[in-house]
Amino acid sequence: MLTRIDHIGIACFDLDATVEFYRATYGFEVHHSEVNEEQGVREAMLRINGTSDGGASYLQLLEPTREDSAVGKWLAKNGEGVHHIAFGTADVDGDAADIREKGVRVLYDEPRTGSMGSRITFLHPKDCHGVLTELVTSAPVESPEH
Ligand code: MC0
Repeated sequence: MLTRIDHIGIACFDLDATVEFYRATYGFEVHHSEVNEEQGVREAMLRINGTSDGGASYLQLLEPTREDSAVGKWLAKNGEGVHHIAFGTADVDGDAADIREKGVRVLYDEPRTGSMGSRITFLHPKDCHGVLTELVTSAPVESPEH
């Protein structure tokens, strides 16, 4: 079951300048940043709020690391802007299977690694009224040692 908006992915040409815009304009700080070579992105996660299921919602700023990546191709065609939305779920495998049965193209046979050790998959935008849609199961939160 999809229980929250995990993040909104925003494609940008210059990650550092875009991070600075969100900090200076809204006061959002970088919660986490990483490079995901498989996806071809350098990204910054800005945490907007926590949710009652222990998750959170983020803005995800994405700069391509190569022109032939999904974000690189999209930027060249559309310029900067909202690239995808991501719904959070405790069970990305189960939800992806259910959605595939409804005739929506799920882009990966098995979920891949996303931000902060999450497991992610994508739904084809042409099957989702023009919206590239991601499903995310966050990495388990490590319990503190006693
Ligand atoms: C492409 N299209 C989109 C779109 N990207 N429509 C809405 N939103 C998008 N973001 C449309 C194009 O305009 C085109 O429509 C059609 O889909 C085919 O696009 P294409 O330019 O020919 O590109 P393809 O087919 O090679 O690839 C599109 C596809 C790809 C969605 C399959 O971008 C993909 O695999 N995306 C999933 C991975 C991804 O986006 N990774 C980056 C974020 P027309 O009408 O012109 O035919 S990584 C991430 O977010 C991770 C790190 C995380 O969250 O943790």
